[in-house]
Amino acid sequence: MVTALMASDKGETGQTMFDPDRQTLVVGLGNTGLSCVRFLASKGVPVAIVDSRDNPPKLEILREELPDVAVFVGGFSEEAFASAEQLIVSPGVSLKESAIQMASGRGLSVMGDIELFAYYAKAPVIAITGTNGKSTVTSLVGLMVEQSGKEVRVGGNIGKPALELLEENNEPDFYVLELSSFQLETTHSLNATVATVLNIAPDHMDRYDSIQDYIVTKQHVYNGDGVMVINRDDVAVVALTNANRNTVRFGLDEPVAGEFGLRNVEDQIWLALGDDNLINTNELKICGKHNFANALAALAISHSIGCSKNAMLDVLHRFTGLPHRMQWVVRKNNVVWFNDSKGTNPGATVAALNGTNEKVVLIAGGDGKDADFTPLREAVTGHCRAVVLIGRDAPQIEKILSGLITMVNADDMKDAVHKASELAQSGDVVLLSPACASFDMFTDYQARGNAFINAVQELPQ
Ligand code: UMA
Ligand code: ADP
Repeated sequence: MVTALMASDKGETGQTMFDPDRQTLVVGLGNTGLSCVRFLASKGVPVAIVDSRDNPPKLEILREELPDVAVFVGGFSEEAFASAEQLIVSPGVSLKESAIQMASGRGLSVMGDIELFAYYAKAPVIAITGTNGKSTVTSLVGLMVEQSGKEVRVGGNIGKPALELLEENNEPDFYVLELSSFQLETTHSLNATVATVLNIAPDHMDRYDSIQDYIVTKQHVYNGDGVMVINRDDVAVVALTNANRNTVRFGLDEPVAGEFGLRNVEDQIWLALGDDNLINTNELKICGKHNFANALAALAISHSIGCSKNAMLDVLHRFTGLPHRMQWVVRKNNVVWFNDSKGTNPGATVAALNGTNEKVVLIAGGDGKDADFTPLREAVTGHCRAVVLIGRDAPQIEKILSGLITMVNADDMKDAVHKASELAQSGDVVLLSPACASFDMFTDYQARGNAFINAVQELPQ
């Protein structure tokens, strides 16, 4: 039976919140779904799970660990939803699915794992979203907080589901969560101590009707009060406001007092807080202007919760970046190979190209998520010698770049690497930065990056 909804059930945005007494249906049996069922079962919440696939990735583990939990696979059947009183929907499942729409129409509350997390977590949360740079900034902040002597747990879209950070009767000083727009769609009552939208560029247009819908979703991160860290260079970000939050700003121009930015000191570029020049960008091990922005965002966030300057700068001195993000692979025959497999939208690939000084042979293509690839035109003509195209949406990229640059098609990653090595000249860079998701050819971006690295390593010296 569907429980009647009380006015007090309403979260920040008017949607209903989690109720541990209700029969709960988890939708999606991937990493998130498994973490939700495990967590709810441990709390004694009545739970079942449904997945549209015949053999979802975590089915075996769940059946082994929790054999009594009802599992429905092979579709979003009526039977699965019939007895549900609230839904916890995985980020990979669209809320437009008719079964979810119908359940919502019946008055069921629809939430995600972050809403559950917000219900149970007691320690302050730092919430980081944006189109690009989330994982880099999330990692930097986690390290800065830790280096300041605080206990910190890092998770969310970066990989470890948020609920796996929760421990019975044991809270850290801070949680740092990377949040995707999909997770924010189903988060209603998170009140992050510090929240940021790093930047906004078109992405996931296969899940949103318009860029405006995508932007509105991102704004959920600012619900509540506390601090919001704003990228003053990004007009779409600046337009997102919440009068209940104090503002700290960063950008790539010279900072005024209390803000973070870049300062030119005798032809050297420094990261600065107001008048205080903090670190020469020559001393950073991550490169490209987009990474200066990421470092400034991490400084602004960590500073706002009281991390020490020494701790923050120590982290910036030693952080070499994450795998699959402009990852240096090897130098062969005086050509340097970079793996930027996490470049999964045109904005990320543009940033990667703009951060490169050498001529580039770019490997791009994959599942384009209905993206408009037009932004690639300028960056490709400015930086590339040639483009090697892979994956399902290669024809779309080919159309946009037609007549601008040499392009060749490749059958798979090995073929792409061989073709790139033939096109590259001494002193060039070969860059895998696909501007697309990987799911048409690989299980995820890590598998794609690893396939690239393996193929590059097999090339003769
Ligand atoms: N799926 C179905 N049927 C279902 C359920 C899922 O076909 O019933 C498909 C989805 O369409 C999707 C895939 O299964 O293609 C995975 O979906 P999921 O929700 O089960 O994913 P999880 O394994 O739980 O991983 C999710 C995030 N994935 C997505 O949002 C697609 C992971 O981010 C995240 O690390 C993890 O939760 C823990 O929080 C990955 C990602 O690609 C890195 N994120 C997107 C991005 O960064 O661009 C948003
Ligand atoms: P996310 O977690 O948001 O996908 P990552 O930190 O994993 O972000 O970086 C993914 C890719 O996005 C990088 O490989 C790089 O190509 C690009 N990128 C990183 N930071 C930025 C930024 N601040 N602005 C634009 N592009 C960026």
